[in-house]
Amino acid sequence: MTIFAAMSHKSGFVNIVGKPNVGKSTLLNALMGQDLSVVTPKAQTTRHRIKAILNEDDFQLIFSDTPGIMKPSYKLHERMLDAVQETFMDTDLVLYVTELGDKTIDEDLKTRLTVLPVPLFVLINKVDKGDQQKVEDAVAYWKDVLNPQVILPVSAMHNFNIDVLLEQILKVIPEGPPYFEKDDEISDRNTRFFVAEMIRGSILQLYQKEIPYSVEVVIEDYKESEEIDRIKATIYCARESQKAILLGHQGKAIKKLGIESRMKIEDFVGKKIYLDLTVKVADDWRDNDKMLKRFGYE
Ligand SMILES: Nc1nc2c(ncn2[C@@H]2O[C@H](COP(=O)(O)OP(=O)(O)OP(=O)(O)O)[C@@H](O)[C@H]2O)c(=O)[nH]1
Ligand SMILES: [Mg+2]
Repeated sequence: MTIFAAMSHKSGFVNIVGKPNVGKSTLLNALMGQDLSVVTPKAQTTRHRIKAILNEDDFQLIFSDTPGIMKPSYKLHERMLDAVQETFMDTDLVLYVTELGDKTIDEDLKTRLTVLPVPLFVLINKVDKGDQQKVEDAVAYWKDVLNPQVILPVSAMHNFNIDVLLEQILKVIPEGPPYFEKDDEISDRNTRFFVAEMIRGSILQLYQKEIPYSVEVVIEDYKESEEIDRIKATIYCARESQKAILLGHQGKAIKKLGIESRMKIEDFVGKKIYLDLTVKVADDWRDNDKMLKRFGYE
């Protein structure tokens, strides 16, 4: 007779928070081993909470990437911050991401992080940019300020200490059955969302100044077929002058954007796509409740 020992299984929610541009989305992608969340050198890249599920035989971790915490100047920012607030509550662990050299935290956030009912890890990201002394200073600072359960220097970009982080995470995650079927989708977001994000990510890369912060991408239509997917997308901007910049002289800029976006999307869906981009003006949409709702900021 064979006796099967029940294999222990852990599952839980891990929420990633921090200021803009510290590398939260890069960290999510490193933990997942694939690019799900848009990463760019510009602050305020992430606008929605994105969940990603990492499955192994003996664990299931549900990570949330969130928008960076900042002072809101538009209603858009308020909605983005609402998405962050949630992540302090329904979770088993909070990862507070900072970057090497950043030694500031506002009192509000500090209080929030010190009274968490769940464990807190502080991750000092981008350690590839500094030396040992700087890392030691940062560790001492965060120990003093937040006294978290774990402080770990990492480099999300270079996959440094990501394996150690995973080990530490599993130490505090409770035992329990998986929350989601293991062969289901690995994210709560659908293909349309990722396609819109890839177009927005390309806009962030190709345009400068206020353009990246003034646009929203809506997928109007997505027709799948075996050989080719046909996608109709609208880029909304906040002013007429921005539309002209988005289109560029003789439509050159939008053409480049189309090519750039199409390559990313084809890579993601694994087949050819036809992409139809239109630019529209939605006057000051960032302060318009109705538009924000339409764009998915609840
Ligand atoms: N040198 C270095 N750069 C990094 C590292 N991790 C992220 N970056 C860079 O930092 C920039 C911001 O990264 P993101 O992952 O978009 O940062 P984020 O915190 O998600 O930013 P928001 O979504 O705007 O809040 C990008 O240019 C990344 O390539 C790292 O470990 N080392
Ligand atoms: Mg991000």
